[in-house]
Amino acid sequence: MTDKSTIATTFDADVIRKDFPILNRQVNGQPLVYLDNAATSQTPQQVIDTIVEYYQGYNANIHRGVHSLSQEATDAYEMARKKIQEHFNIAKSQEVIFTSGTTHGINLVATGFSSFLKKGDEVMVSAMEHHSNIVPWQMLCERTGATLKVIPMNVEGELIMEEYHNLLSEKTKLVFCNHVSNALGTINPIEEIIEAAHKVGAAVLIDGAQAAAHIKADLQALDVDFYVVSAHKMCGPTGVGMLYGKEEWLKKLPPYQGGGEMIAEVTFEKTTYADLPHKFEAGTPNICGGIAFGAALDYMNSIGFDAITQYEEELVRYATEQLLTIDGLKIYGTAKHKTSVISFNIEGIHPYDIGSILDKLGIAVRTGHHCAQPIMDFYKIPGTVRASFSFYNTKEEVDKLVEGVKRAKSMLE
Ligand code: 7TS
Repeated sequence: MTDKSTIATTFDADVIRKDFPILNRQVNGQPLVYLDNAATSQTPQQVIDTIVEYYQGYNANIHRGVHSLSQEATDAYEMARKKIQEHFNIAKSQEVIFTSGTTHGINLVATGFSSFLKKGDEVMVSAMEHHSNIVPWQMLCERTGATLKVIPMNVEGELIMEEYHNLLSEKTKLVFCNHVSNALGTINPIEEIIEAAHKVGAAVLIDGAQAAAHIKADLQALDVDFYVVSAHKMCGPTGVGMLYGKEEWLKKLPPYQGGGEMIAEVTFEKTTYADLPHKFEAGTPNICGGIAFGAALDYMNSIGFDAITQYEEELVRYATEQLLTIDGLKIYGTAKHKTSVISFNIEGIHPYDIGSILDKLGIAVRTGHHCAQPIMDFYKIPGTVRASFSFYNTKEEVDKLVEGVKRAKSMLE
């Protein structure tokens, strides 16, 4: 058990902020208030240093050269794989596949499942997915004739679990759901989703893109079949991510791309594939990105996920309370279990207009449908203003957001 009183006294966002050089910059003549962490998080100096050290010290291609630089790069890259394995409590390092990000991981699995599905099979998605966890499955259904079913949600932005249990049957082959919704912040009951799907023999892919920066998932305990994340949402660089797959599934799935590194032997008559994880890692990967992903995990773990969760919960509670003091402001996503996202609108004002005025004040938020159009359709709105928080944000920044929204409201009304 973590001693919460210790966290409260040792967690100091002002000290942590010093690790993030970008937080010192000004935008439109104002100090930057960065509240677009759900789109991408900022990068601490420790990760920037890792990237610079790689290009200055041992940039080389991996798994192929006998020379020292190549050995050093290979060791660092494989060490990063081990760090990812450890962080997510994954049983075997060959179950960790480096990808370019969440979207890549989902497409890899969706394409691979083409050979396993047929007409009459069903796959199931939740009503609150990012487009990257909808479109690849629709494409899979088009290829195979399988049917896409949707787990509905209620007005609070929670999945209706009773409906989920009713929809499940022996026809269900795959269920995919995000751990945390990027548009609403809802933390979904993935333990229950996984357990129930397994009872009917369906596999489960959990999109951890939004959860990974806030919740440390134990993938063995979850018993999930696939879990995908992007490093850039958890203090790492863009262009790299992880696909976790249970070994039995990864052995069954065909390779996603053909090329160098993923083969055992090639002749013009026949090619045999490399063992895991290389079977899914064709071509030169994002070597530096993978190593920096490992450094990002080291950085976040040095702060500690218990401390991060506790601090962010308090920040979101405070921001919710303060924003709701504004007349006509409505928050979308009021689930009992939610994390660092607040999506809102002000009656009669377009979210884009609020976002533009906030930008003039140096405050970065995202506006629009957040690549989750079905959620916007559900609420019958064109989009929302989304403030998304990280452990380096402060209550002073929340105050600036609230002041900014009030100012935008008075200008636009
Ligand atoms: N799944 C979820 C839940 C996401 O939030 C995102 C990105 C993705 C998948 C795709 O991740 P990528 O790294 O492959 O692009 N979400 C957002 C967002 O909310 N604003 O910008 C990107």
